[in-house]
Amino acid sequence: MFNLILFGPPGSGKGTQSENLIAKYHFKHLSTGDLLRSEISRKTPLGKEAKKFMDKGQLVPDEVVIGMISFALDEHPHAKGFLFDGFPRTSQQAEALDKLLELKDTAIEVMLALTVTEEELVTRLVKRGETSGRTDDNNEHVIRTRILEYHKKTSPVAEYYARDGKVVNIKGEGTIEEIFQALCDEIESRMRKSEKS
Ligand code: B4P
Repeated sequence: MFNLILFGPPGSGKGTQSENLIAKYHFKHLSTGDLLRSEISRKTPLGKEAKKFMDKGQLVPDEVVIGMISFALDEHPHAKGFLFDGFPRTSQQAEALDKLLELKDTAIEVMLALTVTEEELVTRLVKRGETSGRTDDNNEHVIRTRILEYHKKTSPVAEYYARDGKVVNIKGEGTIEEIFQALCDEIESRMRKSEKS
């Protein structure tokens, strides 16, 4: 099994690049943002609770997100690998994920971290807000809160995986194809290493 985390601030292109990576490598895609938006659109109790946080640009509580991922992992016992998109977003989520994967006798192989300047992030998300209908994209104050949450709670997750030498920074500015190529190069080099070991 080859498991990877696509990491980066809101608007760095995690969702965009995940789609391309799934098409090429057939990982099972686990996006907590997508899972939460699906709960919201189905108006489930979990979705109603999550919406209160997401509309303000805040992270959804750890226990909600960890439960959701645990369930999703169990739903795909034969996956050849998972691509985690937008998860883990706190150190507690990272510790929980490591434990869940250990139960399956597997682990995270690599974290690919997209780096993008703050002004570019805001520009992208404001632009997406014009058409996406996403309530967390259509207000610049909410977008800046999401970026602040990222610096405060999410960036320590990269330090957590860096201790094991699992983090690779990838420049997230440029064309979508250029960034995709850089991600593929890194994935293939890691896949070769894990096949040898
Ligand atoms: P997410 O759904 O994870 O979304 P995101 O961080 O906003 O965006 P992403 O990085 O995927 O950007 P994208 O490719 O779409 O989170 C939404 C909310 O859900 C969070 O704020 C939080 O409340 C909650 N949540 C999710 N996971 C959670 C967790 N684990 N714990 C707690 N809460 C959680 O790209 C953005 C835009 O940029 C697009 O319009 C795209 O077209 C454009 N773009 C992409 N690449 C580009 C490029 N190279 N050049 C120019 N534009 C580009």
